[in-house]
Amino acid sequence: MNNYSDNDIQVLEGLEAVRKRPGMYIGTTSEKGLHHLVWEIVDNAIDEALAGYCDDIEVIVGKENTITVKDDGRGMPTGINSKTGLSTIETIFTVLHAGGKFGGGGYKVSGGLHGVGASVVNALSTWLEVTVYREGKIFYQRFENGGHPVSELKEIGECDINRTGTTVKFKADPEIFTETTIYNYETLAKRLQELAFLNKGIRIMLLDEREEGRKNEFLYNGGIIEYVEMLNKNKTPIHDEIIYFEGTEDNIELEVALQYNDSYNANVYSFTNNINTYEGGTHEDGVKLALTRVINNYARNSKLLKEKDEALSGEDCREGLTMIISCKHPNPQFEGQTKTKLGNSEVRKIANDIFSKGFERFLMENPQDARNIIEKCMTASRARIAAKKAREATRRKGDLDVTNFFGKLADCKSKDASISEIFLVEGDSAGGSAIKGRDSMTQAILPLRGKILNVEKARLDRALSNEEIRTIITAFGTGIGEEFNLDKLRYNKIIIMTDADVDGSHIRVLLLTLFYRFFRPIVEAGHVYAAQPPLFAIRHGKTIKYVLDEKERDEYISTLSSNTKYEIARMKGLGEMNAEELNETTMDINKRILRQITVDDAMAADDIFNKLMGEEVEPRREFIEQNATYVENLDI
Ligand code: 0R9
Repeated sequence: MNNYSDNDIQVLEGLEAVRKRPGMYIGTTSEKGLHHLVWEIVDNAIDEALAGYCDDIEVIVGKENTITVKDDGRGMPTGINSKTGLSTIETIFTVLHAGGKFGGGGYKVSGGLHGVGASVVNALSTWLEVTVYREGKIFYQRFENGGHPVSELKEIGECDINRTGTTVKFKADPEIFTETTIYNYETLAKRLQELAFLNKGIRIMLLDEREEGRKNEFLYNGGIIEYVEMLNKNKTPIHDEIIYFEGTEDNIELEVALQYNDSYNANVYSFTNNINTYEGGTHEDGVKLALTRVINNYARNSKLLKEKDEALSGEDCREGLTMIISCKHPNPQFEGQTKTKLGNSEVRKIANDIFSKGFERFLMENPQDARNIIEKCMTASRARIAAKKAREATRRKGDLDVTNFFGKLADCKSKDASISEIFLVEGDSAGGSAIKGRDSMTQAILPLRGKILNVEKARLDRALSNEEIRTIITAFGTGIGEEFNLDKLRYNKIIIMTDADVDGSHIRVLLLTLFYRFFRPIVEAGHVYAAQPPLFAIRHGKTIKYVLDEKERDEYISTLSSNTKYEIARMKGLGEMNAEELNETTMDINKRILRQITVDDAMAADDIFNKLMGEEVEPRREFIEQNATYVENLDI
């Protein structure tokens, strides 16, 4: 430590702080946090692309789960930073928040949710290397043990003067990412594809050196138009052309692509600076308001909607709508529970204006498409009014009222929602065991006997005529549709308990689809879980250890001393467990394992559902073929 300056010490303290509290910088050190490292570096390459200097990005997963990200931008500047006395590159990789503080390349629009960038990735890596190609020279620097430079930035060779770009390669530190340092190809592919859709014309390659031949190239010159096309792939559109508008006002860019299909569901996704704004915000509000207003005006002016008819509601106008809204903002303010709601108030009007102008014109110029869309909205409106009447009728009968509810629900004694939970259990026999094995103070059991209606293919009025669904709604206490109120939810945890087989997965997908379609705020607020019944029981001596899968089984066995003579039993289905076993393995809050269901899971369920349940045969066959090798534990 002889010639360390104050500056160096400060720098190392900064990186040490990241290692001490990684959660503060990347949210979590689970698998999600691990992937976050990739997004931080990819976001930097995307920033360079958005500035117009880069159109080719490559992400390579190495054999040892290293990550390499390459871009063909200008190359990071290689000079000295006057504030730190270090090279700009060393500054960016070792000083916390240097991206913002030291100019950050002066990008107009910048992606990334946390924006903490390169130094955080460096701090959380066993080693990291950066290589820059610029002005015919190659520069290189390596860091080890959580961000300590091994040497300073060095010129290590020459390259073609036309070759420019930045390459960052790193290995996540297993001491930080204790759960896993193995990247999930699907996770990487899904997000990189999304980035390619959201940033038209940028080619993004993903290459997996862990498995020969596994790679994807994402390049969409049509951008979000192609995104809508993909989302509607297994659906039946009611007009041919995908409608698209873009506009810029006060440096705020807005793009919208949409197409109606003949289903009853809305799939509206919005983004700001490439971040999925799950909770919506002003860009989404502006567009939705404009859509409803323009449709109502057109419907009235064209006399399709009569004077006596009530106005079409926002939901009526979004039935069967697939829409992507993408906003690029120089200074986005993110709000909401998960910081995924755009708060900038000026965006509402801008989005409203851009959308109104474009959509009015589209309807004028395409009268047949306009007619199809308006008629679809009007049918939705009639169904909504019918559903309201059906709801009122059931309410009069007291059907949806818990106080009159003598259904199959074995409710818990507690009326305190914050400690109460409900298990939705597959089948009467598992239901019976669960009722015997539960803690009746806090655990309610609802056995599901009949088939859950596939709400993908049903409007609310039909859903309400399905007994299983009515029972679920009544038990939850929240109401549904326009009356939905999250505050009235009677349980803090809703736990889906199904077998680990194809039938169980099917029921789970049906329930997730129901929640995603009709109770999305419950999913968004994190109330939905899947119970994880164990697959194996390992007995040795008086001990029984339950494990979830083969991997855990093998790990556990390897911890036993070599002379333990153990026994492995494959667990039976839920229905075959007695009350005690069920409690022990799946319900006891101190022993069980629950998986929280996220909106992404629900979205994936929706997609799988379309493939499995939709009318198109081809995607179903494709899906089954692709998953045939996993059929033993098919988890769909
Ligand atoms: C592989 C991941 N890519 C990057 O991390 C990356 C950062 C980066 C960049 C610039 C160009 N390409 C990049 N790739 C850049 C260059 C110039 C100006 N601004 C940005 C220039 O040539 O003048 N930088 C991002 C931040 C910085 N550079 C800076 F702060 F160091 F300037």
